[in-house]
Amino acid sequence: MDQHPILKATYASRAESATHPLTAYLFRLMELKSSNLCVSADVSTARDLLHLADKLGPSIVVLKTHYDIISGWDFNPHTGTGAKLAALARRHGFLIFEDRKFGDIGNTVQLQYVAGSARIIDWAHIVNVNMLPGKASVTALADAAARWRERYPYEVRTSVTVGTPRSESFDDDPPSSAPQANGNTADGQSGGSGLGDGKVDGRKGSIVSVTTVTQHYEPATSPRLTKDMAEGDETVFAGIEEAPTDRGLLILAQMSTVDTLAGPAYTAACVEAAREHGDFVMGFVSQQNLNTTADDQFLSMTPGCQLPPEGEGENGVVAGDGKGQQYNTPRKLIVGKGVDMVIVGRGILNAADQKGEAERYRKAAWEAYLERVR
Ligand code: 5BU
Repeated sequence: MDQHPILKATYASRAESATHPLTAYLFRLMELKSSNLCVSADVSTARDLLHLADKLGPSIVVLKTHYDIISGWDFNPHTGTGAKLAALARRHGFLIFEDRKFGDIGNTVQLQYVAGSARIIDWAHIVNVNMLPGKASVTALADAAARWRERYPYEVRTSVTVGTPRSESFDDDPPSSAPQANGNTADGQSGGSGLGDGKVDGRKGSIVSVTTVTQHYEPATSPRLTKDMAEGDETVFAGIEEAPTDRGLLILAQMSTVDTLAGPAYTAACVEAAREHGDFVMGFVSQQNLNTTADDQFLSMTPGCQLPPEGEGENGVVAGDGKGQQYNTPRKLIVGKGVDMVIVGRGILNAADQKGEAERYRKAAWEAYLERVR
């Protein structure tokens, strides 16, 4: 594995050969920003999250989130926290990776990905999956992403009409009493069920209010994530176009924890699943480069990364966090293990000067990459 040609390939050349559009875009972004740094934005409020994304945006190419640890997350799909993050991603040139670690049957992971209050797929370019449930969850997420993308140029228009049907709409045939959903009109009459003071079939009509909900898809004039943002929020990072609308998956193939159960057989199954879904799977969250066959060109992103304090050099020892987490330096991971990108949380978040510390990590990780491909 150590001899895999990808270890000597530049990110620019990998952008050329990548088959997944989002992977190609990410490699271009890495070259443009001289950054292979992902910050893990493990803060506790939506305000801090947006502030951090704005502050560290220039140093990073991926912002990793755990939306479920954030209090005050605004779920509005157009103006909420996800949409605001997406605008910051566009402005600073980074992708959003929601570290959701889906791990359920296919049907459930599909719903967790596209539905619910968070609508993760709308704002996260990348998500990841725990492969314990098996390959079907990867297939299910790929299908959900493909269906979402087909509808991407459209937006759901929902109309809610509350009103009292007019007498003219009453005829001898009793109208449907059920409010309509997913209909094609919003004329306020499709769910009508009664009216005024007229008598019908000998029965006295009563006044009822009827709520009609209709939904339909309309062409969107611009991609959904840019809609409804305040003036000035549509700025796109200079030197590259907006990220493609494709969505990507990372398979959680190895973990950074001390007694991880993700052993070699599990990791091998992850690689097999990735090869079967090359159009959706970008690569892995792993502790080493997992490309083995000549055709493999998967991306590897690696958490469990810290630098010793400034001045100690990369050979200083970095202790774990006492809660199972283990740390390696950027150089050990990028040069020694051949990974492409390091994921750093508390190493940067706990620094007094977060911006300065993010730059220190960016430089260390980028120099390690240059050393590897030299
Ligand atoms: P840290 O503060 O740099 O230790 O944060 C690491 C982040 O990466 C944190 O959000 C974890 O949930 C995440 N992580 C990890 O630490 N190890 C793993 O193997 C995986 C994710 Br997968």
